[in-house]
Amino acid sequence: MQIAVPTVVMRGGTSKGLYFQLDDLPADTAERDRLLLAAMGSPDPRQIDGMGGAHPLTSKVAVVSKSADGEADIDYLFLQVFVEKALVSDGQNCGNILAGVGPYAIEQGLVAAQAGETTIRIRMLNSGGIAVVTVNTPGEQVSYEGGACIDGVPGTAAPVMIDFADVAGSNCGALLPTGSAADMIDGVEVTCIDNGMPVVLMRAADLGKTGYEAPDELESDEALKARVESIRQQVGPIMNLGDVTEKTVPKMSLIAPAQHGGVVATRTFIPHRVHQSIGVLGAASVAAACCIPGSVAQGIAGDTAGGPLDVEHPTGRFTVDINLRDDNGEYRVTRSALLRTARKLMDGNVYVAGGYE
Ligand code: NQM
Repeated sequence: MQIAVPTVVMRGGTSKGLYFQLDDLPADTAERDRLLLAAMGSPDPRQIDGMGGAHPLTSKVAVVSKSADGEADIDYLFLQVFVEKALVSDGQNCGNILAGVGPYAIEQGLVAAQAGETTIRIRMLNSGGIAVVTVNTPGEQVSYEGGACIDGVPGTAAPVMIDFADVAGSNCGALLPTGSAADMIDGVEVTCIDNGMPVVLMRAADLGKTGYEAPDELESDEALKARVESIRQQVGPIMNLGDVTEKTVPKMSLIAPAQHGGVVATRTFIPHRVHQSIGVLGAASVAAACCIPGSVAQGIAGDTAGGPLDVEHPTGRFTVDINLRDDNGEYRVTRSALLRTARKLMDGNVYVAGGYE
């Protein structure tokens, strides 16, 4: 017998996933994870027997509920369902899937829509921190249509504005978790940063790359992948992330001089596949690094006074409105805001076998 679980399939930014209400999933975490693996069709490189799209960017889940206190309207838990392993991780946040949470919460009746625009405070349970998200709601209905365009997604859609209130250090305890703007690991100068996503920036040239390669070219370079993974495992503990062998953080960004008017070009291992663009909080972390003297990113970006910065990626540019304040040598992020779009693709039930196998 098959079990039906209510779900909405949404594109959030440049990712895609299943959105669930908390109460529709098993309360027991292990049982919930078994159900989600079955729903996505994992583990299987093609995820042929489930909803997953055979890539980490399309094997994602949002679990959404009303917040219990006055600080936030909505609680959002992000879960990464591994494609090839029987593993579900709550060890990272996802700003792209976050873009769909506002429209989803309104349409599920968890938040009342206002006339014109609805602003929602979303608590990000994975990392802590609040995102203030503004959704177009003409006539008190979510509108998915509009003229906003984000690189990596064809066409245009309604804007979803995201303003991160206090995400610096939310995963690692500090914006610069090693206490330094640059560290040397295995002879490679790196900047370890957490402006909502733990990211390690390295000059592509230091790894023998241009930084302009296509994602599949980087993914097929086994020697590069082994070197990047070795650095990742060494920085995990010094970024206060512990043993990161089975974790999806930190993300590893190869950077190079911008080619299209931005501040820096990126190719990001997330951490084993290479992102087709760049994650939302990943971009916010790269943008913050560009503003910190002594970081490997600032060495490439040059002097940036903050404001909207364009981070280049394999399929275009990602604009982050960022501001940092220098408090006697300690950097504080005072603004990280950006534009995304989202679209509801399907509303119904996902079916899994009764025993979830
Ligand atoms: O950094 C992919 C994505 C992400 C994460 C990843 C994200 C973010 O593009 O906030 O959005 O880095 O695993 O969905």
